Amino acid sequence: MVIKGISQEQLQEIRRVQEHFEGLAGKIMSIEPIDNGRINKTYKVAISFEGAGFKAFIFRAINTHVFKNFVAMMNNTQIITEHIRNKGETTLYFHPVIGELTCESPTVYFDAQTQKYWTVCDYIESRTKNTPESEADFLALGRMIGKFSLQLSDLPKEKFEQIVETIPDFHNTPARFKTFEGILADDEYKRSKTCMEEITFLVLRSYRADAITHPLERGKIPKRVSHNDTKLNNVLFDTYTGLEKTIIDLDTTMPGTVLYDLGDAARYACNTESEESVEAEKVHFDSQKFAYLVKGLLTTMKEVITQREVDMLVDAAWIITYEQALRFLTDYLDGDKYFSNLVPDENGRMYNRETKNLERARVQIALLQSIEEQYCELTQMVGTIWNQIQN
Ligand code: GN1
Ligand code: MG
Repeated sequence: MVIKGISQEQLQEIRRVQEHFEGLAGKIMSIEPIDNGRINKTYKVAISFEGAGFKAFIFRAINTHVFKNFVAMMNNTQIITEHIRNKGETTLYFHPVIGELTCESPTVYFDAQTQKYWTVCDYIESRTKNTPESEADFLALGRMIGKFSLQLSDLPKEKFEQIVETIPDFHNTPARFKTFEGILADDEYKRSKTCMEEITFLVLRSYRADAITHPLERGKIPKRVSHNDTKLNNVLFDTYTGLEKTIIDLDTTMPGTVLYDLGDAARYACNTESEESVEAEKVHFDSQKFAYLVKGLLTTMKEVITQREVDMLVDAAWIITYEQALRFLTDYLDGDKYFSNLVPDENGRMYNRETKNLERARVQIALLQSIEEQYCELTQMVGTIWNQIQN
């Protein structure tokens, strides 16, 4: 058995998880922790089945601090994946638990010993990318966002209504700002004095916080099922063709707008630096990459996207970047309760970096500035792309 970086206790736990799900009765051949998320603990587990070869699975312990309503989250996932699978398209398959339920969800096993909640899904053979490498990657990401939206656009009304907001106000930027104000007023960790410049920057822009929620609540832009976490590493690429296959990490899929998805993708992928960079001064919003992303999205959604949505694509990038800056700075002021600040030191040893979430906020602020500087060009560019696609 090949095991990388896990303890005996973790191994025992994984074995217990294996026993409690359908379709996993075989011999564990390897376990590999997957560490690219900041929220859930995830492992890739390969199991060999007598006479039937190997299969890999994703075992995941849900972060119940973030996903308090994980029963609804898994119910959403079930509705979404079933709908996509029924179209014959690739999506995640979650295994049901065996026997008596251990919690309210039929696809979640509660491990009483560790008090953790686990899910298991099939591993989809594919390639993932943390950073986009080429024009093709940006086009693919844009197309994938559009495709996901389209895949769910014909959900029957009663199914759509069953999809609940698992994290209320997730992309409600005005609500995020209110939270920020509250935490700032308390200043429990006495950190506000170390980030007055960043606080001022965000407060000065708060009048625009409702740029999406205002038209959305008034029906000026359509409510669509959105993924809400469209970082490139959630897109699976076909190993052979290199084309987008599906999008994973469906935890935050909720009723929303496609603007959230395009905005988040742009925030993450069009940044010339990584989200984790400590050199905010190098951050730049790459307009060419944004153009590819927009082109991918609009070619896929051209039959359904509204003019108002197209007009708001640059705002979408701005608002989601603004919101992420708020979220990181709020968490910094709040003592790093949400986003882990555990990072490696120069010797690779993990430690809690007190300024990590402030540094993350600085990167988002620099990106926001760069979007603002290019606002007119970006808007014109979207118009040109849209014209070309329509003609
Ligand atoms: C979180 O865990 P990860 O990296 O998939 C967060 C996103 C943030 C992102 C910032 C449920 O996603 O909203 O944009 O960190 N997910 C949740 O890196 O809060
Ligand atoms: Mg995620």
